Amino acid sequence: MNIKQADFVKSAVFERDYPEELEHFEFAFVGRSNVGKSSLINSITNRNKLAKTSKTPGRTQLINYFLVNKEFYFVDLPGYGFAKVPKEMKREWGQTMERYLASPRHKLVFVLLDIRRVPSGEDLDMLEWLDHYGTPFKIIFTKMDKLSNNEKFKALKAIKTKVDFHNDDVFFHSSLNNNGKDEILNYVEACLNGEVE
Ligand SMILES: Nc1nc2c(ncn2[C@@H]2O[C@H](COP(=O)(O)OP(=O)(O)OP(=O)(O)O)[C@@H](O)[C@H]2O)c(=O)[nH]1
Ligand SMILES: [Mg+2]
Repeated sequence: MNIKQADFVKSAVFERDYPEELEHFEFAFVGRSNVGKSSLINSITNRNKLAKTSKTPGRTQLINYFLVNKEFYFVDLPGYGFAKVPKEMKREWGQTMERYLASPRHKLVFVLLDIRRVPSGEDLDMLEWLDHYGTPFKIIFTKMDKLSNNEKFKALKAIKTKVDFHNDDVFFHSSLNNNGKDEILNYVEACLNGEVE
């Protein structure tokens, strides 16, 4: 699919702040802090600075809604698992994210996992939670440019000791060279056309 337009709509904390629901469902990006959620949104929308990215984990603290092609939303969520913020703030971001996930909005969740890391307890909790509530989700492995093919093979083997999946059921992406972008966008399009789930 072609992304013709992508605009920031608003930031939200509570459900009452979310924008009007659109006919189609919305696509949310979750994952630990620094995994590359905001970078991925920029990569697949061809917009360098649409979502704010940062070398410092914890950049995205609110739910950010982006309207794409005037048709559907991409939703950038605060990351989890960032140790260097006060407990109180961590709890707030966590609640912001959980409220969104538990909301009755018609959503598909992309769970981002860093290809270089064995999934954390929080990653596993997230996957289990989505499974338990029957929320449709797909895994995207990020930062693929950081590993050689041989390293990728080893990394996947290690990750599979924790998470059960088939390679052709997940996505692989790099925000540096945009590899994997078309596969994700094709999937988004298939969802919009009602061809999956
Ligand atoms: N090499 C490489 N670096 C990446 C990639 N994706 C993200 N990064 C870098 O990783 C850092 C974090 O990226 P963000 O997109 O801000 O991560 P985030 O998940 O939105 O982080 P929070 O908002 O803190 O939850 C930045 O320095 C990015 O440039 C990638 O595919 N390849
Ligand atoms: Mg972010």
